[in-house]
Amino acid sequence: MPPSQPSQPPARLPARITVLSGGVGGARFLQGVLRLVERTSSDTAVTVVANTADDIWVHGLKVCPDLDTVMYTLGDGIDTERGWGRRAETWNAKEELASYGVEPTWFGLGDRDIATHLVRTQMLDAGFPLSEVTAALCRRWQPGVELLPMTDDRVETHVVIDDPASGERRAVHFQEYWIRHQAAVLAHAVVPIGLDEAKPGPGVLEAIGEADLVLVPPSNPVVSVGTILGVPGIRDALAATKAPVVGVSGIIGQDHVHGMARQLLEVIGVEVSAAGVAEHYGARAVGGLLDGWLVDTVDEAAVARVNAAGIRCRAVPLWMTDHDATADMVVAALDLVR
Ligand code: FO1
Repeated sequence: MPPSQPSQPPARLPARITVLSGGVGGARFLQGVLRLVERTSSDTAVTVVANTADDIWVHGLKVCPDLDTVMYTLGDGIDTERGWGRRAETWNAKEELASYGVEPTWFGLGDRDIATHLVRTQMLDAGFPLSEVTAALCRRWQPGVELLPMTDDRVETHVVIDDPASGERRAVHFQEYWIRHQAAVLAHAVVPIGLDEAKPGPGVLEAIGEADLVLVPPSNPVVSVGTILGVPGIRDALAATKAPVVGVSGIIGQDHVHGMARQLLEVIGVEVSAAGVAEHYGARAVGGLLDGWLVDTVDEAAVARVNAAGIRCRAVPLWMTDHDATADMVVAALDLVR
């Protein structure tokens, strides 16, 4: 492949782009996708299939971190420092709950954020599926994408850890592993409870089947992209779609950019590298996920190995420093499979 040169915005974007997204990384990537749509004044429709296995019931409220992070980020309500939750947030309810000694005290429940969880919980209790709840919440936030839960069924990722307090081995909710333990305790297994019985949410298979391009952002390959791929029917739809499938490495050098991908890739025995994740996802030509894969310029040496795995690969800057930088990554992804 020629050395990476600045990508020129393509004349026209595909009519329909579908993005499989986790939380913070996926939301930031989507800002670049929408920036490119704006920059090329295309009428491209963007659909997001979001991971819901991070979801957690907290103080009787249903919290959907990845759905909310995409919704708040693209709806301009996000706290940009944290990358999750609402800007200008206060924590009075959280402090009051802690004063009652009510657990989990480790979960960051913001006062503004609680309104979202109250609306969601009330609508779920009234019998509305998560997909309809999400559509209703998006009427306020207008994220500029169609935001689809990967499934309306309950799925929860739990992580088997050595509990630092008792030393005993036990399963904790992913959020406890990530927030309470900062993914700093030894993890032995990742268990997506309910995933095998989950059905693709409304519109998910169509979004993949009717896409002109499917993008896999630098979200966590295990607990975000991995769980989306684990919903029965979604892998088949990805194999069958006419759309090329292009992924972006969330590993730069030997570490993740954000989150806890390194720790979880080690749990499942996948090499923590841009090439390792590409090989884990597999080449579409041999039953895997990817037609194309972008690695960062520091991982230029991985390009030959990824090409050898049957996946078209290119090294471009992958630091999402601003929306235009991220938009350039999307141009590079398009160039790869045009
Ligand atoms: N992440 C944290 O590191 N600490 C928190 O207290 C926290 C609370 C929280 C509340 C609502 C929400 O939508 C997200 C929240 N997150 C928090 C982020 C969340 O754990 C991750 O963004 C995803 O689960 C992984 O992508």
